[in-house]
Amino acid sequence: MSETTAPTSDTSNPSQTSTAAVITQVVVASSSLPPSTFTSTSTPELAAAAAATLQVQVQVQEAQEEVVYQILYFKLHGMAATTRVMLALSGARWESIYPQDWTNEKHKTPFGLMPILYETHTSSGLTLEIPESEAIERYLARKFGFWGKDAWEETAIHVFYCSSKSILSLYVNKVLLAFPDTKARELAKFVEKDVPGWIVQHEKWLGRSQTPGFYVGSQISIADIHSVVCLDRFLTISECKNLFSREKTPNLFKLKHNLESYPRYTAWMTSPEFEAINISTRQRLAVLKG
Ligand SMILES: N[C@@H](CCC(=O)N[C@@H](CS)C(=O)NCC(=O)O)C(=O)O
Repeated sequence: MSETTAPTSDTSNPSQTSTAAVITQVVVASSSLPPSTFTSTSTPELAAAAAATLQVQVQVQEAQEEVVYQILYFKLHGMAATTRVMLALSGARWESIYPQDWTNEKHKTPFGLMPILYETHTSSGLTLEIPESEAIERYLARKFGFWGKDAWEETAIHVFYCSSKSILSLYVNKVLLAFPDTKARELAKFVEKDVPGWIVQHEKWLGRSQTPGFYVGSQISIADIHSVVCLDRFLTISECKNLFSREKTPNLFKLKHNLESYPRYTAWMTSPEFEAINISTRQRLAVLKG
């Protein structure tokens, strides 16, 4: 599949499309997006779609059907960074796809926003269409085993995942998107108060972990992945850089190095595509920083 090809839908089988709120039939071919049914169906239809989705998943597991993932987002790390890492780590077949004409494609998507995950089951041709970054991340975390093995693990993972989500959205909403006259003040508060608060709590928890380099147990979780995405982002902010080092934040660095010991992760982080996304992210951030 081409890196830049957006999925399109083939609705020629009405028996499948009628129950599909988040399921559409997809043939990856041209530049248009699948029709969005996510927000335009009734509750019973959504329930039927959810049931159908579940059935598809069971069948997939039983039949080892091949599944292909596509993540639609701008050529930026932003809200797709964690999903891309999860896909890379999973070993699943996946690709990043980018809008080709967003102004015209926007209204065809569920909420008019990206990221959107498309999960295509190649033998049936069914595709799940999932909007909202957190819904996508949680779905993949469950699917790929990044979500803990019991209620307690799940909760601990969720706590630190949410905490890292909060600090990152604080940076985007309060600092990056601040009006020019308040930007410096918001940045100072972020660097002097918010990030140190995040560091203290995460260092403390990670320092007590029985298996260094993991938030919970000895398996990678969505908390590990998202916190490393945060850390990497903070390391690119010149005012934040000095808050982090092997000496000052040993446990966060252990977390990062642990993730880097996974070949699939390293392969993604050193891939030409990751570098291309890096370059356009840097350009975009330079504009936003003003
Ligand atoms: N709550 C949504 C927010 C998504 C969002 O704001 N996406 C932005 C990019 S970061 C977008 O699609 N902007 C394009 C537009 O508004 O047309 C999520 O978490 O997925």
